Amino acid sequence: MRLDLSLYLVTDPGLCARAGLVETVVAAVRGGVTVVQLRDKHASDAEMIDQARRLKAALAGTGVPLIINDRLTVALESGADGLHIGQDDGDVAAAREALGEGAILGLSVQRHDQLARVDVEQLDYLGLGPVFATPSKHDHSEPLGFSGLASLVAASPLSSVAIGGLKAEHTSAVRDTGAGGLAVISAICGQADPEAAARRFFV
Ligand code: TZP
Ligand code: MG
Repeated sequence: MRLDLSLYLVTDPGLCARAGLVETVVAAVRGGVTVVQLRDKHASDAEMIDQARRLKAALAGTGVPLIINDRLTVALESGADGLHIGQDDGDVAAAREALGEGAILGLSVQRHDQLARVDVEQLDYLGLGPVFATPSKHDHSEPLGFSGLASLVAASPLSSVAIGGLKAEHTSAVRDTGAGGLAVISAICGQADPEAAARRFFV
């Protein structure tokens, strides 16, 4: 499966579940979302496995991969397509070993010194951000802005997706940095019509 990072939807249990998690994600995929990441910092593994299985079933036949944030056990037991981990979420090589070669494995990167430690053999893509400050992640690091993003993208040994406060109107500025796409929560999940909201990233 070639990984298309163009529009990467990260779910939020509050924002994305208002109209139903599965319904919201399916609508967003109709609007053009190319990757879905299930992210829930508070759900139990069992709850998240159940959500992931329902999402995976709903995404069948779309070609859109389902990636799990942080929880290796959930990724392994739910039949998801991959895992996304942060800098403090454990060992990349161990995650790759457990997931196997065919799974997608992504890593969040906030700074240049972290790029130097990126293992290109084990990882498929990088998440770079936050580009802007955002209420969707409470403990985020110093925002990069577009110039900081461009500098990270230029030094990145893997394809990347930008994240943090991004809206449809930022699409061309992000593309100009060389990033492979935009990752968003609130620009799609917080919207009354997630399908239309996703579509706005492609006009
Ligand atoms: N990682 C860095 S910023 C962020 C995550 C998960 C939240 C992005 O949410 P939004 O609503 O698109 O700013
Ligand atoms: Mg994490």
